[in-house]
Amino acid sequence: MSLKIFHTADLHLGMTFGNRSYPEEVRRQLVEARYETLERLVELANEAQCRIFLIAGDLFHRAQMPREIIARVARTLSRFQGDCIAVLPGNHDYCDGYGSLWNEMRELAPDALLLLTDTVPYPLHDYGIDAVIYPAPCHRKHSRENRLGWIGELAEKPAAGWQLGVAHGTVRGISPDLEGEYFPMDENELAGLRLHHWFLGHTHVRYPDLEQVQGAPFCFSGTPEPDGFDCRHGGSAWITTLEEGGGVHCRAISTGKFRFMEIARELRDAAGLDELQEELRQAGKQALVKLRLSGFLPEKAYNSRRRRLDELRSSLLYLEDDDSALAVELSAELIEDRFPSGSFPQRLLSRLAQKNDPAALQLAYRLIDEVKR
Ligand SMILES: [Mn+2]
Repeated sequence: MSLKIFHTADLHLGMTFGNRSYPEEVRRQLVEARYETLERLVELANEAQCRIFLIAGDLFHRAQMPREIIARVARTLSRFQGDCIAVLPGNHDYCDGYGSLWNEMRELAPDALLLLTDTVPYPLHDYGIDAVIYPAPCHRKHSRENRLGWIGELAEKPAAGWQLGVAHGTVRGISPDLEGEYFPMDENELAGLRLHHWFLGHTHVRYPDLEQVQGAPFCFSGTPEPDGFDCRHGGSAWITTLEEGGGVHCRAISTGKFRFMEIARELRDAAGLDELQEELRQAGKQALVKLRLSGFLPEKAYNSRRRRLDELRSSLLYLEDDDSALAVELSAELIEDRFPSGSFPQRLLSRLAQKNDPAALQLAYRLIDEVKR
């Protein structure tokens, strides 16, 4: 019989989004979305009839969490209809034997919960599943050494149809880790441990970045809910099917609520502004946007830009805009209007305006404007 596993990681529940000046209501929604996403993940796992719900680290953002939050998460997980909920401590919610997080989780969680806190094999036969999990749990925030070593030292692996690895950390050459301080692993090392598949967490972008993948030795799930402007995807998870013949098939599903977008747009006319406004209106209340405008607009459109941006702001969840590189388009009338007839700027700008080279005209105007200030 094949075995279906829902693979996620890096929910970072309890992330506060305090590092940016979001309005309080936006911040509240971003914090809350991560809990909603966990609920959605459980539903998606149920729909797909997964037997294991697997979290490869950083379910929580910190190693200490308020009890009511742990209880809330336990309640959400209890809605999983499969057989086993396997949770690995990551480098944010690490397990060092002192903190109370995982003890409280054990106390409050449903029977199906299996905490992968130790470096030992976890046979799943008690859950009715013919598999063994080999975890690499994090015991602190940073480590230059990964926690795979014990697996290679095992005299013998417990017998089971499926031998599965779960780890949290970086893979060299794939995940960013300049200092090598996030439990770095090697592709060869993972392959050398001869398990059927590795379920990894830590890197917030899924790997491989494909909709479907057959026979991958390891996969990063990525975060299921985008968490900032450096996150360019919509959030995803894997449904991994271990086929009877030994094949491993992973299918990506999209899971996120909010979307962070960085947009740099060069405008040349009023239509460009209309287009942008329409595009962002469609992104709607689920979008957080960082917008940089450059180029120039005819005077009327230019003067309406602040109002237009404010309209946009109310149609999005959040807008951070920068229009300092946007200028007013210079017309003959405007030049006459701003500079005394016969003055050097008036003569220069008028001549450039006649040459029909708007970019040169804008540049000259900006330089003159800077000298004037
Ligand atoms: Mn992590």
